[in-house]
Amino acid sequence: MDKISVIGLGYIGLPTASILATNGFKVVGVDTDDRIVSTIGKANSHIEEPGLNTIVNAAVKSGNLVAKKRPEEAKVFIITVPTPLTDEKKADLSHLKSAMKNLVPVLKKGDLVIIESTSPPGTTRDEISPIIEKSGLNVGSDIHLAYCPERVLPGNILEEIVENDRIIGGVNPESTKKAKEVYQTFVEGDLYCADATTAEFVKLIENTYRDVNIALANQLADFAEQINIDVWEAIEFANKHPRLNIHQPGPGVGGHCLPIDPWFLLEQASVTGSLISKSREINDQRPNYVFREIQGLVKDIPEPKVTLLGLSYKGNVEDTRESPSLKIADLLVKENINFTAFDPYVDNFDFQTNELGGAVDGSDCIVILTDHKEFENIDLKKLRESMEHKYVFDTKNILNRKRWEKAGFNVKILGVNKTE
Ligand code: SAJ
Repeated sequence: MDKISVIGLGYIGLPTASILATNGFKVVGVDTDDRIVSTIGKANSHIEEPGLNTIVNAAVKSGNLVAKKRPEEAKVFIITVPTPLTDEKKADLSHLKSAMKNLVPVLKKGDLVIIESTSPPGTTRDEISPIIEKSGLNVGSDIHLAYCPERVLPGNILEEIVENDRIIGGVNPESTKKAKEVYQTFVEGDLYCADATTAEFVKLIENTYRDVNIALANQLADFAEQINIDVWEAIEFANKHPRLNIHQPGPGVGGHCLPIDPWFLLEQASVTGSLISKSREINDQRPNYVFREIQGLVKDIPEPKVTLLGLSYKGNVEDTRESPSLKIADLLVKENINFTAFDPYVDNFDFQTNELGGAVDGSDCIVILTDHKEFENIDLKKLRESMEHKYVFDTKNILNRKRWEKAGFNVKILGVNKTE
């Protein structure tokens, strides 16, 4: 089987490299970070993701996966480096371009390069292809080049990498065909062929659809609070309609994809009265709204103490990138409101307490920010005894309201009732 190199061993690269290795390929994973290379070298994963440690362990121990700092010759290269957002809300292609430049010296006629990093439409054709051609190799004939976006959901990566359908866009039909042959070896979903720029656009509109839909849900939550309707119930009923899929409201949109990808579209073309940028604005404002509601809840308490439950950007994952919880924590710091936080998956912040009991001790108000499964059935007896005032603000609608009210809590649910 061909030797494959995966460049960038992060959330996407490491699972991809491990799956290829357990499917019989000889895989060289490349990352510029010494710590990552050494962790994988010891057959461990540096990323928390269900099942990942086990598969990395098997891949490395089988001898099929090795991690290195520099690229070496292979037949296929899959680039999965980050493309973050700059302060000017533009795609930062520096990691992608530098990965490609570092790869050029080992490229030879007949190799295939696949980009998976999320990129503005045209990046593969206008930014990556010229870097290869500068070396004298012709893209399309000497080197095959394709863009194939990842679509996996953090928390469920190993299943989705295999099961999801994929869009594969080559810079020419031969490149598409070659890339398809690679994915055919481990993807069980359908493989659809496009051109590279369309495939880049498709990736962005998927996450943009979700962001805009969540913004709609957040606005509906604001309406519902004002007219005393339970937005969660209303959305559930509306979604019984065969053509509806309204998303869920919440404290904001986090992670490394939804808050970023719509900007990659917006940087390329503008339309009048952009729904996409308005949606970004609505979702970005959600932490401020949550903060104001917290202020309202504790306004009559002298020196209140607040407890944030959940720091990761969504339930049952440890990733805190762009997490709304961190923005709310910042606002509490700025306004000098005493607070602590608890998250069973996260352990990097000095304002955290590492067990729930300590986090709620002497607290006046609990704010649920992440829908971790551990928060659904908290022992209320213990909680009640250690808290001062008993406010709870559920921004994810995961609590059983009746149970909490019975235990003496004053319950506020986002999208249901507004703080007086
Ligand atoms: N969120 C809501 N309401 C919802 C759904 C999500 O407020 O109804 C919030 C979450 O709490 C979280 C954020 O949005 O803060 C993003 O979470 P997510 O589960 O929607 O998405 P990600 O970022 O974990 O993964 C997305 C996925 N994209 C789509 O579903 C279209 C995934 O398939 C992509 O592979 C991934 O982005 C990516 O890498 O682009």
